[in-house]
Amino acid sequence: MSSTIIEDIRARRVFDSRGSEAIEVEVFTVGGYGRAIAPMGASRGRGEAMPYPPGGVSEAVAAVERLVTPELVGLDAADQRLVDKVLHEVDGTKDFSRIGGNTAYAISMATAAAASSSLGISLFRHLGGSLVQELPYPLGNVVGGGKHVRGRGPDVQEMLVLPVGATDVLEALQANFLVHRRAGELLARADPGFTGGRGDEGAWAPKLGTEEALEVLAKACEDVAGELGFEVRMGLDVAASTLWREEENAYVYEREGMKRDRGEQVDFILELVERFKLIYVEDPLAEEDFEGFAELTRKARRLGCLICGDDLFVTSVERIARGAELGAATAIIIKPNQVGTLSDTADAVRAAREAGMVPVASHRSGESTDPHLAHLAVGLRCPIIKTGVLGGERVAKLNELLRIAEELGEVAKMAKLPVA
Ligand code: 2PG
Ligand code: MG
Repeated sequence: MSSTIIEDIRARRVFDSRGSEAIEVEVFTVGGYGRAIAPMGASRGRGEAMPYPPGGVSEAVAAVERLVTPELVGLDAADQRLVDKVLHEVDGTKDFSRIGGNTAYAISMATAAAASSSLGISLFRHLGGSLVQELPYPLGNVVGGGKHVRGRGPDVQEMLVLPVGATDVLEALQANFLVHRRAGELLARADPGFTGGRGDEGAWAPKLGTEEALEVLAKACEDVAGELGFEVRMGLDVAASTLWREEENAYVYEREGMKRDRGEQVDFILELVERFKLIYVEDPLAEEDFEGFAELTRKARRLGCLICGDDLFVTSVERIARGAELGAATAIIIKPNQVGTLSDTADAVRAAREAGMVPVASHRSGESTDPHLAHLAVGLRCPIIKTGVLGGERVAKLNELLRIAEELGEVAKMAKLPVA
Protein backbone atom coordinates (compact mmCIF):
# COMPACT_ATOMS: atom_id res chain seq x y z
CA MET A 1 0.00 0.00 0.00
CA SER A 2 1.23 3.49 -0.81
CA SER A 3 2.78 5.32 2.12
CA THR A 4 0.48 8.31 1.60
CA ILE A 5 -2.82 6.48 2.18
CA ILE A 6 -4.82 8.00 5.06
CA GLU A 7 -5.32 5.54 7.93
CA ASP A 8 -6.83 7.73 10.61
CA ILE A 9 -7.76 11.30 11.48
CA ARG A 10 -8.07 12.78 14.94
CA ALA A 11 -9.31 16.18 16.04
CA ARG A 12 -9.22 17.94 19.37
CA ARG A 13 -9.80 21.25 21.11
CA VAL A 14 -6.67 23.32 21.75
CA PHE A 15 -6.01 27.05 22.27
CA ASP A 16 -4.65 29.80 20.06
CA SER A 17 -2.33 32.73 20.81
CA ARG A 18 -5.26 34.73 22.20
CA GLY A 19 -6.25 31.89 24.52
CA SER A 20 -9.37 31.16 22.46
CA GLU A 21 -10.41 27.64 21.53
CA ALA A 22 -9.15 26.33 18.20
CA ILE A 23 -9.30 23.04 16.36
CA GLU A 24 -6.25 20.82 15.90
CA VAL A 25 -6.32 17.97 13.40
CA GLU A 26 -3.91 15.06 13.04
CA VAL A 27 -3.73 12.97 9.89
CA PHE A 28 -2.06 9.55 10.06
CA THR A 29 -0.97 7.90 6.85
CA VAL A 30 0.63 4.50 6.22
CA GLY A 31 4.08 6.08 6.21
CA GLY A 32 3.73 9.46 7.83
CA TYR A 33 1.91 12.00 9.93
CA GLY A 34 0.75 15.63 9.75
CA ARG A 35 -0.83 18.07 12.17
CA ALA A 36 -2.34 21.53 11.88
CA ILE A 37 -4.14 24.05 14.10
CA ALA A 38 -6.54 26.54 12.55
CA PRO A 39 -5.83 30.25 13.07
CA MET A 40 -8.62 32.77 13.76
CA GLY A 41 -9.23 36.38 12.74
CA ALA A 42 -10.58 39.22 14.86
CA SER A 43 -11.31 41.59 11.97
CA ARG A 44 -12.97 39.07 9.68
CA GLY A 45 -14.39 39.83 6.26
CA ARG A 46 -18.11 39.26 5.79
CA GLY A 47 -17.43 36.96 2.85
CA GLU A 48 -15.20 34.55 4.79
CA ALA A 49 -16.14 30.93 5.42
CA MET A 50 -17.87 30.38 8.78
CA PRO A 51 -14.96 29.47 11.07
CA TYR A 52 -16.91 26.93 13.14
CA PRO A 53 -20.39 25.42 13.24
CA PRO A 54 -22.87 27.01 15.68
CA GLY A 55 -21.69 24.75 18.53
CA GLY A 56 -18.11 26.01 18.20
CA VAL A 57 -14.93 23.95 18.33
CA SER A 58 -16.46 21.00 20.16
CA GLU A 59 -19.12 20.59 17.48
CA ALA A 60 -16.36 20.84 14.85
CA VAL A 61 -14.38 18.09 16.59
CA ALA A 62 -17.47 15.88 16.65
CA ALA A 63 -18.10 16.62 12.97
CA VAL A 64 -14.58 15.48 12.06
CA GLU A 65 -15.12 12.18 13.85
CA ARG A 66 -18.64 11.56 12.63
CA LEU A 67 -18.75 13.04 9.13
CA VAL A 68 -15.24 13.55 7.78
CA THR A 69 -13.02 10.73 9.00
CA PRO A 70 -15.13 7.88 7.52
CA GLU A 71 -15.00 9.60 4.11
CA LEU A 72 -11.29 10.36 4.11
CA VAL A 73 -9.82 7.14 5.51
CA GLY A 74 -8.48 5.13 2.60
CA LEU A 75 -7.92 8.15 0.35
CA ASP A 76 -4.46 9.23 -0.77
CA ALA A 77 -3.18 12.25 1.22
CA ALA A 78 -1.05 13.21 -1.77
CA ASP A 79 -4.23 13.69 -3.77
CA GLN A 80 -4.97 17.07 -2.19
CA ARG A 81 -7.59 18.08 -4.75
CA LEU A 82 -9.63 14.96 -4.06
CA VAL A 83 -9.40 15.32 -0.28
CA ASP A 84 -10.51 18.96 -0.53
CA LYS A 85 -13.37 18.02 -2.88
CA VAL A 86 -14.60 15.47 -0.35
CA LEU A 87 -14.46 18.13 2.38
CA HIS A 88 -16.76 20.32 0.29
CA GLU A 89 -19.09 17.40 -0.39
CA VAL A 90 -19.28 16.34 3.25
CA ASP A 91 -19.99 19.91 4.31
CA GLY A 92 -22.47 20.61 1.53
CA THR A 93 -22.74 24.39 2.14
CA LYS A 94 -21.16 27.30 0.28
CA ASP A 95 -19.43 28.75 3.34
CA PHE A 96 -18.45 25.60 5.22
CA SER A 97 -21.03 26.41 7.88
CA ARG A 98 -21.72 22.73 8.62
CA ILE A 99 -18.21 21.60 9.56
CA GLY A 100 -16.54 25.05 9.75
CA GLY A 101 -13.98 26.68 7.45
CA ASN A 102 -11.36 26.42 10.19
CA THR A 103 -12.10 22.71 10.49
CA ALA A 104 -11.69 22.30 6.74
CA TYR A 105 -8.44 24.28 6.87
CA ALA A 106 -6.96 22.15 9.67
CA ILE A 107 -7.85 18.91 7.84
CA SER A 108 -6.63 20.18 4.48
CA MET A 109 -3.33 21.46 5.87
CA ALA A 110 -2.74 18.41 8.09
CA THR A 111 -3.35 16.21 5.03
CA ALA A 112 -0.70 18.09 3.04
CA ALA A 113 1.70 17.86 5.98
CA ALA A 114 1.04 14.10 6.29
CA ALA A 115 1.61 13.60 2.56
CA SER A 116 4.91 15.47 2.63
CA SER A 117 6.05 13.53 5.69
CA SER A 118 5.11 10.20 4.04
CA LEU A 119 6.99 11.19 0.90
CA GLY A 120 10.01 12.26 2.92
CA ILE A 121 10.03 15.77 1.50
CA SER A 122 9.43 19.20 3.00
CA LEU A 123 5.95 20.68 2.90
CA PHE A 124 6.99 23.56 0.63
CA ARG A 125 8.31 21.07 -1.93
CA HIS A 126 5.18 18.99 -1.73
CA LEU A 127 3.06 22.11 -2.33
CA GLY A 128 5.31 23.82 -4.88
CA GLY A 129 7.28 21.13 -6.68
CA SER A 130 10.96 20.65 -7.27
CA LEU A 131 11.52 23.93 -9.13
CA VAL A 132 10.64 26.19 -6.20
CA GLN A 133 13.45 28.51 -5.23
CA GLU A 134 12.09 31.94 -4.26
CA LEU A 135 11.71 33.19 -0.71
CA PRO A 136 9.16 35.79 0.31
CA TYR A 137 9.89 39.14 1.94
CA PRO A 138 8.49 39.31 5.49
CA LEU A 139 5.89 42.05 5.97
CA GLY A 140 5.86 42.68 9.70
CA ASN A 141 3.42 44.45 11.99
CA VAL A 142 5.38 46.85 14.25
CA VAL A 143 2.74 49.24 15.60
CA GLY A 144 -0.86 48.10 16.05
CA GLY A 145 -4.26 49.61 16.67
CA GLY A 146 -7.91 49.03 15.85
CA LYS A 147 -9.53 45.79 16.99
CA HIS A 148 -6.21 44.12 17.74
CA VAL A 149 -5.71 46.46 20.71
CA ARG A 150 -9.42 46.68 21.56
CA GLY A 151 -9.74 50.21 20.23
CA ARG A 152 -7.21 51.65 22.67
CA GLY A 153 -4.42 52.49 20.22
CA PRO A 154 -4.23 54.14 16.79
CA ASP A 155 -7.40 53.89 14.68
CA VAL A 156 -5.51 52.12 11.90
CA GLN A 157 -5.07 48.40 12.64
CA GLU A 158 -1.49 47.76 11.52
CA MET A 159 1.63 49.74 10.69
CA LEU A 160 3.92 47.41 8.85
CA VAL A 161 7.46 47.24 7.54
CA LEU A 162 8.90 45.54 4.47
CA PRO A 163 12.69 45.24 4.26
CA VAL A 164 12.84 45.71 0.47
CA GLY A 165 16.61 46.09 0.31
CA ALA A 166 17.47 42.82 2.07
CA THR A 167 19.34 40.33 -0.06
CA ASP A 168 18.41 37.23 1.92
CA VAL A 169 15.93 36.05 4.56
CA LEU A 170 18.34 36.46 7.44
CA GLU A 171 18.94 40.12 6.61
CA ALA A 172 15.22 40.66 6.09
CA LEU A 173 14.36 39.22 9.50
CA GLN A 174 17.15 41.12 11.23
CA ALA A 175 15.80 44.35 9.77
CA ASN A 176 12.26 43.71 11.01
CA PHE A 177 13.40 42.71 14.50
CA LEU A 178 15.65 45.78 14.74
CA VAL A 179 12.90 48.13 13.56
CA HIS A 180 10.51 46.63 16.12
CA ARG A 181 13.05 47.13 18.91
CA ARG A 182 13.98 50.65 17.81
CA ALA A 183 10.31 51.63 17.43
CA GLY A 184 9.72 50.47 21.02
CA GLU A 185 12.48 52.78 22.28
CA LEU A 186 11.18 55.74 20.27
CA LEU A 187 7.57 55.15 21.31
CA ALA A 188 8.55 55.28 24.97
CA ARG A 189 9.79 58.81 24.27
CA ALA A 190 6.83 59.88 22.12
CA ASP A 191 4.06 58.55 24.41
CA PRO A 192 4.55 59.26 28.13
CA GLY A 193 1.90 56.66 29.01
CA PHE A 194 3.56 53.90 26.99
CA THR A 195 4.08 50.77 29.07
CA GLY A 196 5.57 48.56 26.37
CA GLY A 197 2.17 46.96 25.79
CA ARG A 198 1.62 44.94 22.64
CA GLY A 199 -1.48 43.90 20.71
CA ASP A 200 -2.66 40.51 19.49
CA GLU A 201 0.08 40.25 16.85
CA GLY A 202 2.98 41.43 18.96
CA ALA A 203 2.92 44.96 17.56
CA TRP A 204 3.44 47.86 19.98
CA ALA A 205 0.18 49.44 21.14
CA PRO A 206 0.87 53.11 21.93
CA LYS A 207 -1.79 55.71 22.65
CA LEU A 208 -0.96 57.71 19.57
CA GLY A 209 -2.78 58.78 16.44
CA THR A 210 -2.01 57.15 13.11
CA GLU A 211 0.22 59.92 11.81
CA GLU A 212 2.17 60.31 15.04
CA ALA A 213 2.76 56.56 15.12
CA LEU A 214 3.87 56.57 11.49
CA GLU A 215 6.34 59.36 12.23
CA VAL A 216 7.90 57.24 14.96
CA LEU A 217 7.98 54.19 12.71
CA ALA A 218 9.55 56.20 9.89
CA LYS A 219 12.35 57.26 12.23
CA ALA A 220 12.88 53.65 13.36
CA CYS A 221 13.09 52.49 9.72
CA GLU A 222 15.52 55.27 8.90
CA ASP A 223 17.76 54.40 11.85
CA VAL A 224 17.81 50.71 10.99
CA ALA A 225 18.33 51.36 7.28
CA GLY A 226 21.34 53.49 8.24
CA GLU A 227 22.70 50.73 10.46
CA LEU A 228 22.16 47.85 8.01
CA GLY A 229 22.78 49.75 4.79
CA PHE A 230 19.56 48.90 2.95
CA GLU A 231 16.08 50.29 2.62
CA VAL A 232 13.15 49.34 4.86
CA ARG A 233 9.77 50.64 3.68
CA MET A 234 6.47 51.08 5.48
CA GLY A 235 2.92 49.92 4.87
CA LEU A 236 -0.52 49.89 6.50
CA ASP A 237 -3.44 47.60 7.10
CA VAL A 238 -6.23 50.11 7.61
CA ALA A 239 -8.85 47.33 8.09
CA ALA A 240 -11.26 50.06 6.99
CA SER A 241 -14.39 47.93 7.40
CA THR A 242 -13.88 48.24 11.14
CA LEU A 243 -13.90 52.08 10.82
CA TRP A 244 -16.85 52.31 8.41
CA ARG A 245 -20.21 53.38 9.90
CA GLU A 246 -22.98 52.83 7.38
CA GLU A 247 -25.43 55.08 9.24
CA GLU A 248 -22.99 57.98 9.18
CA ASN A 249 -21.78 57.22 5.67
CA ALA A 250 -18.26 57.80 6.97
CA TYR A 251 -15.06 56.24 8.26
CA VAL A 252 -14.93 57.14 11.93
CA TYR A 253 -11.48 57.66 13.48
CA GLU A 254 -12.37 57.68 17.14
CA ARG A 255 -8.94 58.44 18.58
CA GLU A 256 -8.45 61.35 16.21
CA GLY A 257 -12.04 62.52 16.52
CA MET A 258 -12.27 62.57 12.71
CA LYS A 259 -14.90 61.43 10.25
CA ARG A 260 -14.04 60.93 6.59
CA ASP A 261 -16.43 60.21 3.77
CA ARG A 262 -15.31 57.98 0.94
CA GLY A 263 -13.63 60.79 -1.04
CA GLU A 264 -11.86 62.13 2.04
CA GLN A 265 -10.72 58.63 2.94
CA VAL A 266 -9.16 58.18 -0.51
CA ASP A 267 -7.42 61.56 -0.22
CA PHE A 268 -6.22 60.77 3.32
CA ILE A 269 -4.69 57.46 2.24
CA LEU A 270 -2.98 59.08 -0.76
CA GLU A 271 -1.58 61.79 1.51
CA LEU A 272 -0.13 59.13 3.81
CA VAL A 273 1.30 57.20 0.83
CA GLU A 274 3.09 60.31 -0.41
CA ARG A 275 4.20 61.66 2.93
CA PHE A 276 5.55 58.35 4.26
CA LYS A 277 6.50 56.79 0.92
CA LEU A 278 4.29 53.82 1.74
CA ILE A 279 4.85 50.74 -0.39
CA TYR A 280 1.73 48.85 0.71
CA VAL A 281 -1.78 49.71 1.89
CA GLU A 282 -4.23 46.94 2.79
CA ASP A 283 -8.00 47.40 3.07
CA PRO A 284 -7.98 51.20 2.76
CA LEU A 285 -11.73 51.15 2.12
CA ALA A 286 -14.73 49.11 3.28
CA GLU A 287 -15.09 45.55 2.08
CA GLU A 288 -17.86 46.12 -0.49
CA ASP A 289 -16.37 49.25 -2.08
CA PHE A 290 -14.75 47.71 -5.17
CA GLU A 291 -15.12 50.99 -7.09
CA GLY A 292 -13.42 53.01 -4.37
CA PHE A 293 -10.59 50.49 -4.33
CA ALA A 294 -10.24 50.83 -8.11
CA GLU A 295 -10.01 54.61 -7.89
CA LEU A 296 -7.37 54.44 -5.17
CA THR A 297 -5.44 51.72 -7.00
CA ARG A 298 -5.21 53.90 -10.12
CA LYS A 299 -3.93 56.85 -8.13
CA ALA A 300 -1.53 54.84 -5.94
CA ARG A 301 0.06 53.08 -8.91
CA ARG A 302 1.84 56.29 -9.91
CA LEU A 303 3.27 56.51 -6.39
CA GLY A 304 4.65 52.96 -6.51
CA CYS A 305 2.34 51.73 -3.74
CA LEU A 306 0.55 48.37 -3.73
CA ILE A 307 -3.14 48.49 -2.82
CA CYS A 308 -4.07 45.18 -1.22
CA GLY A 309 -7.48 43.59 -0.64
CA ASP A 310 -8.03 41.40 2.40
CA ASP A 311 -11.66 41.67 3.58
CA LEU A 312 -12.36 42.80 0.00
CA PHE A 313 -11.37 39.45 -1.54
CA VAL A 314 -11.46 36.99 1.39
CA THR A 315 -9.30 34.64 -0.75
CA SER A 316 -12.34 33.95 -2.93
CA VAL A 317 -12.03 33.29 -6.65
CA GLU A 318 -15.42 34.94 -7.35
CA ARG A 319 -14.49 38.12 -5.54
CA ILE A 320 -11.06 38.17 -7.20
CA ALA A 321 -12.80 37.99 -10.61
CA ARG A 322 -14.95 40.96 -9.67
CA GLY A 323 -11.91 42.90 -8.49
CA ALA A 324 -9.93 41.99 -11.59
CA GLU A 325 -12.61 43.39 -13.88
CA LEU A 326 -12.53 46.73 -12.09
CA GLY A 327 -8.78 46.90 -11.45
CA ALA A 328 -9.61 47.07 -7.74
CA ALA A 329 -6.20 46.14 -6.33
CA THR A 330 -2.58 45.35 -7.09
CA ALA A 331 -2.16 42.87 -4.25
CA ILE A 332 -4.25 40.35 -2.33
CA ILE A 333 -4.08 38.81 1.12
CA ILE A 334 -4.11 35.01 0.99
CA LYS A 335 -5.51 33.45 4.17
CA PRO A 336 -6.34 29.76 3.69
CA ASN A 337 -8.88 29.66 6.51
CA GLN A 338 -10.93 32.37 4.76
CA VAL A 339 -11.88 29.74 2.15
CA GLY A 340 -11.19 26.49 3.98
CA THR A 341 -9.04 24.31 1.77
CA LEU A 342 -5.58 24.43 0.20
CA SER A 343 -7.08 23.74 -3.23
CA ASP A 344 -9.30 26.82 -2.95
CA THR A 345 -6.28 28.76 -1.72
CA ALA A 346 -4.14 27.69 -4.68
CA ASP A 347 -6.98 28.61 -7.07
CA ALA A 348 -7.20 32.05 -5.49
CA VAL A 349 -3.44 32.57 -5.85
CA ARG A 350 -3.58 31.56 -9.50
CA ALA A 351 -6.57 33.81 -10.26
CA ALA A 352 -4.93 36.73 -8.48
CA ARG A 353 -1.67 36.28 -10.34
CA GLU A 354 -3.48 36.11 -13.67
CA ALA A 355 -5.15 39.40 -12.77
CA GLY A 356 -1.77 40.97 -12.04
CA MET A 357 -2.16 41.01 -8.27
CA VAL A 358 0.68 40.19 -5.88
CA PRO A 359 -0.33 37.35 -3.53
CA VAL A 360 0.59 38.00 0.12
CA ALA A 361 0.44 34.84 2.27
CA SER A 362 -0.94 35.89 5.65
CA HIS A 363 -1.31 34.83 9.26
CA ARG A 364 -4.37 35.68 11.39
CA SER A 365 -4.39 37.69 14.60
CA GLY A 366 -5.19 34.49 16.54
CA GLU A 367 -2.41 32.03 15.64
CA SER A 368 -0.68 28.83 16.65
CA THR A 369 3.01 27.99 16.61
CA ASP A 370 2.50 26.01 13.39
CA PRO A 371 5.17 26.90 10.84
CA HIS A 372 3.01 25.86 7.86
CA LEU A 373 2.37 29.37 6.55
CA ALA A 374 6.05 29.71 5.61
CA HIS A 375 5.78 26.56 3.48
CA LEU A 376 2.58 27.78 1.89
CA ALA A 377 4.16 31.12 0.97
CA VAL A 378 7.20 29.46 -0.62
CA GLY A 379 5.24 26.60 -2.23
CA LEU A 380 2.63 28.88 -3.79
CA ARG A 381 5.30 31.42 -4.77
CA CYS A 382 3.96 34.40 -2.83
CA PRO A 383 6.57 37.22 -2.97
CA ILE A 384 5.46 38.54 0.43
CA ILE A 385 4.55 36.79 3.69
CA LYS A 386 2.67 38.79 6.33
CA THR A 387 3.23 37.16 9.67
CA GLY A 388 4.05 39.77 12.27
CA VAL A 389 7.39 40.35 13.94
CA LEU A 390 7.28 39.40 17.61
CA GLY A 391 5.56 36.61 19.57
CA GLY A 392 6.37 32.90 19.51
CA GLU A 393 3.53 32.17 17.09
CA ARG A 394 4.89 34.76 14.62
CA VAL A 395 8.55 33.89 15.07
CA ALA A 396 7.72 30.21 14.42
CA LYS A 397 6.93 31.07 10.81
CA LEU A 398 9.85 33.47 10.42
CA ASN A 399 12.37 30.95 11.72
CA GLU A 400 10.89 28.36 9.37
CA LEU A 401 11.80 30.64 6.46
CA LEU A 402 15.43 30.37 7.56
CA ARG A 403 15.19 26.56 7.58
CA ILE A 404 13.61 26.56 4.14
CA ALA A 405 16.32 28.90 2.83
CA GLU A 406 18.94 26.56 4.22
CA GLU A 407 17.33 23.56 2.56
CA LEU A 408 17.15 25.38 -0.77
CA GLY A 409 20.84 26.11 -0.38
CA GLU A 410 22.69 27.91 -3.12
CA VAL A 411 19.71 28.12 -5.50
CA ALA A 412 17.68 30.12 -2.94
CA LYS A 413 16.87 33.66 -3.93
CA MET A 414 14.60 36.41 -2.74
CA ALA A 415 11.38 36.91 -4.69
CA LYS A 416 11.15 39.86 -7.01
CA LEU A 417 9.05 42.65 -5.57
CA PRO A 418 6.92 44.40 -8.16
CA VAL A 419 7.51 47.84 -6.64
CA ALA A 420 10.43 49.09 -4.62
C1 2PG B 1 -5.68 41.19 8.95
C2 2PG B 1 -5.44 40.11 9.97
C3 2PG B 1 -4.03 39.71 10.17
P1 2PG B 1 -7.31 39.22 11.49
O1 2PG B 1 -6.64 41.96 9.05
O2 2PG B 1 -4.96 41.26 7.98
O3 2PG B 1 -3.15 40.75 10.41
O4 2PG B 1 -6.16 40.29 11.11
O5 2PG B 1 -6.67 37.91 11.52
O6 2PG B 1 -7.81 39.71 12.81
O7 2PG B 1 -8.35 39.30 10.41
MG1 MG C 1 -6.12 42.75 6.90
